[in-house]
Amino acid sequence: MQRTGRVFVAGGDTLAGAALLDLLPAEGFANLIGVGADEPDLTDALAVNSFFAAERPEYVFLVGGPSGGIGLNRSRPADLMLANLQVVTNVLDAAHRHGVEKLLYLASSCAYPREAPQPLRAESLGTGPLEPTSAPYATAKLAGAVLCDAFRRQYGCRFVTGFPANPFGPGDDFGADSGHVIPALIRRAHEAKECGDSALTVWGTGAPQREFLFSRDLASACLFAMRHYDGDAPLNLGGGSVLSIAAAARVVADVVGFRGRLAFDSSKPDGAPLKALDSSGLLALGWTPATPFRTAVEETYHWFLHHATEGAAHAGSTV
Ligand code: GFB
Repeated sequence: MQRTGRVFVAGGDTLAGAALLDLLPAEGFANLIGVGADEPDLTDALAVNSFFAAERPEYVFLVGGPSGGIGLNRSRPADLMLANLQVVTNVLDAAHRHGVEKLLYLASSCAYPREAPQPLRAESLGTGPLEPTSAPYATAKLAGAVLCDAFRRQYGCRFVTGFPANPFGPGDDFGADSGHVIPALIRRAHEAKECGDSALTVWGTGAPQREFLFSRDLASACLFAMRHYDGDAPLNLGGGSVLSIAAAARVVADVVGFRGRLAFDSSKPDGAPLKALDSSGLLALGWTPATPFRTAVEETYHWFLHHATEGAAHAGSTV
């Protein structure tokens, strides 16, 4: 991947996209196109095609499409599925038509079957039913991965798919009902501390386990995969901490300085019992995550204190 190449981050306003737009210039990639207001509406096929025709991107990170936590997946399943299908079909079609050199598509670990053997390996994709709370979104992400593979087979396109661990970080969606667990708990713990509440509400039983990945490390994994991976099989992007939700909530409470107890609300869904990725392929190529979980929570809380308390954060971060 040439540092002078024309690079398009499709979905620059998402969690992963924002982290990539920070990382790429720092790594010497100065030729970024379609940034900010110049990015086309990815759900609009004509706009996407016109953009690719005019700007001729050589490398594309496809990290766009709305996403959210288990709450948003339950309240807006159709919106999430439709927009993600539109984004992936529009961008892959345009990338093929206009001769993109290489494309990395970011899928989601919820596209693995709910009961697949752990840690999750690419061979398990498509072998069983999905976790019901996120099945529509996950189906769109799985379709995107299959479409990348189809373009590889039929046209020899260098489209690769990455399946990330659960990401969080600065610029996340901190909505208490829409966000993923870490940003949602950061907001709730902060508000509980400010109000002097005795308990912090945590959805579900606290028993499910998730593999978390700081968004800056996810961006680094995406860039690494773009440079060093060209296989047919999807690549898992993880290798970080696997924690129970209860343990993750305790770290959040500690970082925020909330001294009360955790109250588990079992009327809310747990979702998948465990999602841990087998990232041995990525690790064998030489990449490792750099940021310990607690450090990542501290940086994210710092960002929240300086930004999200003043107004709304991103309405929909990716994956
Ligand atoms: O982050 P989250 O929504 O991701 O939830 P998923 C992870 C776990 O945290 C679940 C619990 O067991 C939740 O019940 N949890 C506890 C909370 N408190 C909260 C809270 O305040 N907010 C949230 N959101 N969860 C998503 C999928 O599932 O993972 C998406 O729905 C996407 O489609 C994403 O794939 C990576 O891992 O359960």
